Amino acid sequence: MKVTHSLKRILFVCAVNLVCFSCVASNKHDGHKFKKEQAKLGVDFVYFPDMKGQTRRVSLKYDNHTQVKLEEFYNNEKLFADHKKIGRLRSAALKDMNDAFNFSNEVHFILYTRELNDSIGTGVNLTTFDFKEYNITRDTKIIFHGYMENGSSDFDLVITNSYLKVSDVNIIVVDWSYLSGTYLYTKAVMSLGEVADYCAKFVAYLIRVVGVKQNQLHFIGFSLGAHLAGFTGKRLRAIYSETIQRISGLDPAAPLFEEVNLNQQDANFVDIIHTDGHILGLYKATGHVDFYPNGGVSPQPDCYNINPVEIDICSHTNSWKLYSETIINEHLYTANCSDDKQYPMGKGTPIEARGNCILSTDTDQAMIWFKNLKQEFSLLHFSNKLVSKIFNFFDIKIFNDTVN
Ligand SMILES: *[C@@H]1O[C@H](CO)[C@@H](O)[C@H](O)[C@H]1NC(C)=O
Ligand SMILES: *[C@@H]1O[C@H](CO)[C@@H](O)[C@H](O)[C@H]1NC(C)=O
Ligand SMILES: *[C@@H]1O[C@H](CO)[C@@H](O)[C@H](O)[C@H]1NC(C)=O
Ligand SMILES: *[C@@H]1O[C@H](CO)[C@@H](O)[C@H](O)[C@H]1NC(C)=O
Ligand SMILES: *[C@@H]1O[C@H](CO)[C@@H](O)[C@H](O)[C@H]1NC(C)=O
Ligand SMILES: *[C@@H]1O[C@H](CO)[C@@H](O)[C@H](O)[C@H]1NC(C)=O
Ligand SMILES: *[C@@H]1O[C@H](CO)[C@@H](O)[C@H](O)[C@H]1NC(C)=O
Ligand SMILES: CC(=O)N[C@H]1CO[C@H](CO)[C@@H](O)[C@@H]1O
Repeated sequence: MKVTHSLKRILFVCAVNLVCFSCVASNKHDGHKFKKEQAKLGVDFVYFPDMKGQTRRVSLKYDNHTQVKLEEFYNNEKLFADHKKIGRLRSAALKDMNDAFNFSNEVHFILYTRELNDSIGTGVNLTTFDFKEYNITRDTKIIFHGYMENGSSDFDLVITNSYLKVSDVNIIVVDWSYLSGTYLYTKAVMSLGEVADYCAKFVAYLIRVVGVKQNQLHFIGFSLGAHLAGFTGKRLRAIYSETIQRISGLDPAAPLFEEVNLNQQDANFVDIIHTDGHILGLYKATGHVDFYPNGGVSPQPDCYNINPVEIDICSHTNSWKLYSETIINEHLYTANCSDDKQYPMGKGTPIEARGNCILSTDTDQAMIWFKNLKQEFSLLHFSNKLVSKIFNFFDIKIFNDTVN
């Protein structure tokens, strides 16, 4: 550890760029182009934390079979986006609403309310068709976790607890960990269509049988969960002709989602917060309003003095941390938007907000310095050998994604 502070910084930057390149390559989901880019850059993985807080090397490689499945998935999602085309699917899906709960054991819906939290301490498992604790006069927030997470992940707990602290709402946590917990990222992506089918059916049941109003429904999704919320919204419109009020996307995942993603078609109002743009999160604006705290890219404040793998994970999760702060204090972060107006970011964003918005959550000059430095290095390529050296230097343990 004789390396000077500034050299350490430069090493950070190298590694950040490598992770970045892997994602640039993966943005092109179009199979051949993707593979060519990949071969050129020699990178085919990104880093993600798993449920135990360990860093996993996650492959973005796929074989021909997976490619066919991915194409199917994309085409299917595009079809749902064009809801005029799917009359056939609609009548089949509507045939039996009572079948809504005959799910496989792969997706679960857990209800939290103030009373349940006070008295029982855990939520009610709606998978067992028990709605007696569900109060339809209250608004309902449906929470979609991301890749390698589950219904008890920090994201779910913090968002749930923050809401129950300040509002009398129903919180439904969607637990799809059985499918999101695979070490194969492409497999988790491919399962999204099926999970969205379940979720759409469940929400349609809430609306049509339980009596929840569309304008009481708000989805909040993080990373892959943001797209899952979007795909659920697409199906609700296409199959059930129901448009929910709002979807808040918290740093929607980037790899494989450049073209098919959470977007304006999925709800009456879609607000998105970008915090790790170009890397783990999408940078491009796809909502009615898109917020870019601190430029929307890594490193977010408090995320730059850590190891190069965690830097992006930290920036990515910053999206829901900022959002949860605004649940408690709606006007904490005011953003300047492209229509020359200012809007609060997060819970308090008004549904008429439009455009792209920037704001700062930290004025630390070090961050500006670091960003400039990062730009200087952004054109360089780095070998895997150098990366393993960097990882060794920081003593980062990487777990291969071969476990499944
Ligand atoms: C995969 O597809 C490529 C071209 O599309 C073909 O050349 C190759 O033989 C295929 N590989 C397998 C294992 O089927
Ligand atoms: C639920 O699904 C199982 C297996 O797919 C099927 O056998 C059963 O008939 C279904 N139950 C109802 C009530 O539709
Ligand atoms: C919810 O209920 C289903 C079906 O009974 C069960 O398989 C699942 O483990 C339950 N989930 C939780 C989080 O309790
Ligand atoms: C349902 O929620 C409303 C609004 O919070 C409350 O006034 C009412 O008492 C609740 N009903 C029941 C049965 O708990
Ligand atoms: C869910 O994730 C948390 C950590 O985020 C972990 O402690 C817990 O064991 C996981 N639960 C299951 C059922 O895997
Ligand atoms: C937002 O606009 C105000 C007033 O025009 C300005 O003082 C502030 O610096 C701007 N903030 C950002 C992050 O651009
Ligand atoms: C991970 O896989 C690579 C290449 O397959 C191998 O060289 C490396 O030793 C593996 N690392 C661990 C921690 O298993
Ligand atoms: C989801 C959940 O159980 N939330 C909270 C319920 O309330 C207690 C405090 O009263 C919290 O500690 C739990 O996390």
